[in-house]
Amino acid sequence: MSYVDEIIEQVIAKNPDEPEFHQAVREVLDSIRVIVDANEEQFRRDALLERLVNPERQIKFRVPWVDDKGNAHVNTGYRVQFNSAIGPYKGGLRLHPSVNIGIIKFLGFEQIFKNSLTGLPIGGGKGGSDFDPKGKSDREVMAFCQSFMTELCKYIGADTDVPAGDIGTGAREIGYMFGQYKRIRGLFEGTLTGKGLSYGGSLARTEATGYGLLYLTDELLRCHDISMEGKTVAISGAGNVAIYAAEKAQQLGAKVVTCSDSTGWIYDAEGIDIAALKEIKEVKRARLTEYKNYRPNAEYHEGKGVWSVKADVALPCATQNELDIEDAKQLVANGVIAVCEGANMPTTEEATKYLQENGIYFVPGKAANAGGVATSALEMSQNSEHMSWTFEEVDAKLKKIMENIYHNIDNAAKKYGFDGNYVVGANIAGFEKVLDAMNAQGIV
Ligand code: NDP
Ligand code: 2IT
Repeated sequence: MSYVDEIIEQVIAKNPDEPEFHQAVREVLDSIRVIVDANEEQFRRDALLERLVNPERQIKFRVPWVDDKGNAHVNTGYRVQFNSAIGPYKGGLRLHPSVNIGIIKFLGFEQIFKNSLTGLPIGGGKGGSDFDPKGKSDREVMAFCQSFMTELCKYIGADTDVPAGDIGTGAREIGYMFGQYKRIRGLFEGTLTGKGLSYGGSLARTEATGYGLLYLTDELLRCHDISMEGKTVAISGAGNVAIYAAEKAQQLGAKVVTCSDSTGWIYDAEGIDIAALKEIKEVKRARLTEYKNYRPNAEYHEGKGVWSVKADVALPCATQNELDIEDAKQLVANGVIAVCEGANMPTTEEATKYLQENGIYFVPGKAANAGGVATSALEMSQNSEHMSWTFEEVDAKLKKIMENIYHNIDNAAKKYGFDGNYVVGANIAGFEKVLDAMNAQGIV
């Protein structure tokens, strides 16, 4: 059996009940087969793949907190410090009831290669909790965040591990966590990114993942002589990534006709009203049913359905495995040109394969959504030089980073004979730098 297949089997056997982690490992290892096969003897001797798929450290802790009625609750907190070959661990904190160790490991594993693709010196990590911020008061969220950070602060720091936002963790949560970190450790340092602008945050970090997704998508299309101008775009999600993806798509002259949350989805033939969406989600923290109050002509549908709409470009920006084979078939039947992932691993393996076989330009999340973490790294730079850059400066750097990522994954795919396969291109391009650093640092 090949070394790659052996390791995939081992990962499944040693990490049962973690299907998302298996999926992420399978995709990466399948892509880098060509490099592994060519170096099999050295890789086996150095247990290179075993070291790649086993996190350097996994931290799991209880998070007790008290609700507004005086009742105590206990959630589980996680931080997986996956790989520090190229820099301090870096990656978000997810707060969602579906969080478990397998989800955090899949996200942490993806983050290694994503962070490498940014070209910046950041290693891979991820964390979070099964706490659900939905429907909680600000005081309850603060109580949770303070308790979570009371334990997490022992393991993080500006040069060791720098968490940030993800699903359920936005500016409010980062603020509470930063306050508690500073209070316990006595350090005002850039140990979290996505901070507010008044206490060390970077301009353009809020917009970065969504804007970056569109900078990459625009570059991809431009290189195939297609313009974003006038294109119809279907977006899923209605959170940080979705909102700013929609905003930049509209700035580029496209029409965004959908968005969604976990209860339903919107079809707005006139183009999504971004100001309304921001007010509903960022200010009121309300459901998408409210959108009809702003745009009476828009349709609200319960459940799933965003991918049934005719669109030229599809941007899944909600969560993992939200775009399945049936969705992929509908998108293809409706003439989609490109699918670029704003979320992490939103497309199932079967759907990805179908899209690629049907000639759709498909860019995986680790390349397409890397603008968020890249701008987090720019926030770290600004923090360590005690400076803040203008919006235009950060945005220009972000755009350049995303264009470079597109060209790097395109070139890597071509170099290894997988022209146009951006999954293989992204995994190889991300892996090469990590491999070089791991080889240089010995068996650690
Ligand atoms: P938010 O919490 O801001 O928004 C998440 C959105 O997705 C919400 O509309 C939410 O709906 C929906 N959603 C979440 N979970 C589910 C689910 N299980 N089923 C259906 N809908 C769901 O998160 P972000 O926008 O930050 O993150 C979205 C995706 O992008 C995630 O995959 C994240 O890992 C990825 N990402 C985020 C980055 C960032 O900088 N924030 C960077 C790179 C990737 P509802 O509110 O109803 O739950
Ligand atoms: O998935 C991701 O890349 C993020 N949630 C952002 C991580 C970060 O450190 O900004």
